[in-house]
Amino acid sequence: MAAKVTLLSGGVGGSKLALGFSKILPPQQFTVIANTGDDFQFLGLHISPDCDTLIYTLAGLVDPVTGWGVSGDTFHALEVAGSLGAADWFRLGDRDLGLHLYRTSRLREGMPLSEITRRIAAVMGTNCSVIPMCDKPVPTWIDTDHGDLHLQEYLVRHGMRPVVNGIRYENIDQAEPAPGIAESLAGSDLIIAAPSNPFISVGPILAVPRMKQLIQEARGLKIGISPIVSGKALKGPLAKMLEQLGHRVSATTVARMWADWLEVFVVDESDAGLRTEIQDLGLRCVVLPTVMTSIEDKKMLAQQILDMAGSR
Ligand code: FO1
Repeated sequence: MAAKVTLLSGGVGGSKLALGFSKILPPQQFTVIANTGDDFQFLGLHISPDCDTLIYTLAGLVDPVTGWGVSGDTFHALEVAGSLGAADWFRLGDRDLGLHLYRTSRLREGMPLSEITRRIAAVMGTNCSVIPMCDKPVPTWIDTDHGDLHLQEYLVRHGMRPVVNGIRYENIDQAEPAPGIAESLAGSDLIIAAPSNPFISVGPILAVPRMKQLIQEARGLKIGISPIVSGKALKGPLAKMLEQLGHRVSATTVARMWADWLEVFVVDESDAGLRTEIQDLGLRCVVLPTVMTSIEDKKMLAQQILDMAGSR
């Protein structure tokens, strides 16, 4: 009987490990809690990039080059909108747009985001549960030298160029874990923070009221995977954010951010030298090859993490 796993995940980085778990676990034994802090409104549509990236990846539909969006998608609708003067800096493909039309229309009818996401995942063929962290909108705002920017404006429109002074999760104190999350956490043998950005991916999930308490009270082993390898972020703005917010760009910094709830912190083989300083934080430090390029890498890392179940 394989262990039950709940993964806390952002988009592109986390979805690689999610795919690895989905290949080695039966569907009812694997749940992903997805960040929704980067959700936003674009051209009047509700976009949930991390939920969608997870779903497209798990369903085998994701664009392998970008890691988001649908493989082979076209952009005719966005080109027409752009030619008419509408914003087109966020690249929504034609197939992807269909999903956003569905989500937005259901939200307007009053269906909760978690139920909409469940239906989308089922139709797309995602063979595990993907649950958005909460049903209420809780946009992440980046305080920068170009002013207050929504996370997607900072990431995509401004290409991560503005200097980051702070990060804020709007309305987070009014959010609550979406239906199914408490049960999944309580029933898991392993609760895992994916190698995702601790500020803008895992951070919003942990900031949902009651979420951290549910995790701390759960019986499962709590494991975090470092998103920093050899002092560099594998993808995205994490290294910049750490530097600009006055932190060392190191796996140890992420371990320290999660030390109040984690038991095990996994670093890449190239960071084996950090073992002592991570253990000094009161964590067990496990060294594994964490860079996931092929599907075999993803399955292997997922299996090695799974093997830790019951090792407390
Ligand atoms: N990232 C980009 O860098 N440029 C884009 O135009 C873009 C469009 C996009 C459309 C749908 C979607 O689900 C994701 C998209 N992303 C795009 C990725 C996204 O901005 C971020 O990677 C995540 O929000 C951070 O996890």
